[in-house]
This record gives sequence, structure tokens and C-alpha cells, in this order.
Amino acid sequence: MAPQPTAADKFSFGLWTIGWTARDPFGDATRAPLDPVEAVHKLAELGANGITFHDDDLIPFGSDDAARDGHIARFRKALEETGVVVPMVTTNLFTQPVFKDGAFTSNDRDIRRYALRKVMRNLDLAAELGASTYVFWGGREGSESDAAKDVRAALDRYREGIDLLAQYVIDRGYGLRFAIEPKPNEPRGDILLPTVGHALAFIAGLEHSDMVGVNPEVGHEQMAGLNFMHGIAQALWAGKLFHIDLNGQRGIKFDQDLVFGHGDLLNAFFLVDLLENGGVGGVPAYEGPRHFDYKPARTEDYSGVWVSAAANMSTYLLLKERAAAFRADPEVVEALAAARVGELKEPTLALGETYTDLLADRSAFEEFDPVAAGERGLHAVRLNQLAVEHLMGARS
Ligand code: GLT
Ligand code: MN
Ligand code: MN
Repeated sequence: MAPQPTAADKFSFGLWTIGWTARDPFGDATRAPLDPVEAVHKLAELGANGITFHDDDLIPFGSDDAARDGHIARFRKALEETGVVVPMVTTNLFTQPVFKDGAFTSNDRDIRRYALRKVMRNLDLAAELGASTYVFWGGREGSESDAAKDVRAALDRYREGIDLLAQYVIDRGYGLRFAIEPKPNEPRGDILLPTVGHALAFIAGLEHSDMVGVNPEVGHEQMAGLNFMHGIAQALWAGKLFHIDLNGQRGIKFDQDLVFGHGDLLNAFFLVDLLENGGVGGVPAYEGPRHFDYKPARTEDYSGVWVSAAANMSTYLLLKERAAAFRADPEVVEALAAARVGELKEPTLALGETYTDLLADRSAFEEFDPVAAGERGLHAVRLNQLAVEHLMGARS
């Protein structure tokens, strides 16, 4: 039996995910548009507690003020009726032709100014709806021609944009935190801030770096051949995991946005283990929303869309169950000790010890036997197999 999600699980979905009409570069939409009000009700029924959106997902681009107010009022009513919350909001800075060369980093200065205004207007709405995180996915911030984009100037403009918007949020007292979402490519040939590591380095140079973190997406790191769980661990280590986009991806290819777990399942297992059990003393290492950013397959009708939405949540909960069983298994505890995993937490030098003391310690070098130490096995494969056995339900 698949476990049933509840609001306490903090599962959220982008309006653009379940509402994707499945138009792709080769084919037309296979589904009719989804009314955001219906999306809220359906997600509530399935056990999700959050919905997120781009400005243009909720308010069609070009709507006048009266139409805009109407869309917001209907949506608000649905939220009130269901108790669904809006933990995160973001801006569409990629669909309209005006953003074809980027938004904050467009070569065209007027477009950069317009992009900032578009975000500021939507920050007001995000605050009004009680969001705590604002995501920046710069899908069009990049290039196809290395001659056509001055990358250093683009990074200056990116920083200028984020700094200005952070100041705006501070001055208005909105209490929002920013989360930058990396992606290596698609739709641009090369996107700026392509990985979690690039984004973290960029964030360190911002004026209000304390209020800016990352929103890593499973598939985006895996498109670059990277280990997603490692990226998340580094974001946590830096205190910068402000939000997360969960989905599935099978290897280095176009952005598949599969259901969570429908790509690299073993990495998903270790990811959930990290999120749920990776805090000090085995508590969760991340307390924010478990946000699914996937695309229901183009082959599906709406019944299939809702099956796939539920699949994200039940896969997460199943992995959480398996990870708890893995951690509680005495054989795993013993295998972790055999692999000396805990020993890595011990600082390499003792408290108060200096490099002078290290130089004086003959056991560290002169009397150390590197050959014998090099012969010792790590027993890591055994641990991996124990994880696989738990994952497959072969152990309880
Ligand atoms: C877009 C992208 C996602 C981002 C969204 C936020 S939009 O669908 O593919 O990964 O998270 O802008
Ligand atoms: Mn994606
Ligand atoms: Mn995403």
C-alpha cells in the first residue's frame, strides 16, 4: 500500500507542472489548459499542502489590472476553501520573446529594466499571499554564441539585479528569502550559474548574501552528470538549501522532468535519507517544502496527470520509510562503523593541536605505515548493497 500524504509532509507543486499542457518543441499540446482553481482543489484532495506559481501561470501575460485582480481573487478563494498555502512564488522571465536574450542579463538595457519591474510587481503579490521563498530560475540568462555575451558583464548585471531586488524586499519588510535555481543548459545553449556550485560562489559575492540561497533541481544537476545528493549536501553545509525541486532524470540528456524517483532511484533514496535523517542526531536536515517540479508525460490525459502527481508524493514517502528502516537496521549500523563513516566527523587535529604538534608527532609520519593503511578495505560496497536491499523491500 502506498502511504497517503498529509499536510504535515509539506508537499507542494508548481502550477506549471500539473498545468503543463504538454506542448514540446516537436508537437502541440495534448491537454487542455488547467484552471488554477481546479489545480488547488485537486492538489488538496491528493494530500499536497502547497502550490507555487509564476506570475504568468496565474495571470495570463498582458492581462489588464481588472482581469489581474479577478484571477488573484478566484485563486485566493480556492486557497481559503482548501487550506492550501503558497510557500514559494517565482517570475516568468523566459516565455515572452522580449526575454529571448535573457532578463537581468539581456544585452538590451531597457529589457533589463523591464525585467526588474516585472519581478517587483510579483514580489508584492508573493508577500501578499504569504510566501516565504522567491525563486529565480534564469533559464534565458545565457548564450549560444561566446562572442555575443560578455559573461563577466552579465554576472555584474545579474548581481546588480539580485542586489536591487533584495533591497526592495528589505525596504518593504516582506520577509522573503531568495533561492537561485541552477541549470546547465536548455533553453539556452549555456546558462549562467549552471550548477549548485556556481550558484553558491555567485551568492557569496552578493550584497545581501544572507537572504539568498539555492533551489536545486534533481534533473538539472544530473543533466550535468553530477551527483544530486552531493550537491544538496554541499548546499546544506553552506546553510543555503532554501528550497528544493524534486523530479527524475535519466542521465545526461534534455531536461526530462520525470516523476520523482523515476530516474536515478538509488540517488533519490540517499537524497531522502539526507533530507529526512541527515540532521544532527538523525533529525531532518531540511525543514522546507518538498516541492515537485516535474512534467506529467505528454502521453497522459488528466487522469494520468493526477496519478503522476500522487506518484511523486508516494514515492517520496516510500523512500522516507525505507531510509528510516535502513538507519534502524543493526547490520547497517555495524557496516557504517566498519566503513569508519563516523570517524570523518572527528577533526584531523585534536583540540588545541597545531601544525607544530603535528610535525612533532612521529606516529603521524615517521612511524606511520602507509602501505598497511593502504591495504585496509573501506567496505563501502556492502553498505551500498544494504541500501539497495532496503530500497527493494528485501529487508524490513
Ligand atoms: C521552468 C523550469 C523549472 C523552474 C521553474 C521556475 S520554470 O519550468 O524548467 O525548472 O523551476 O522558474
Ligand atoms: Mn527541469
Ligand atoms: Mn525547477
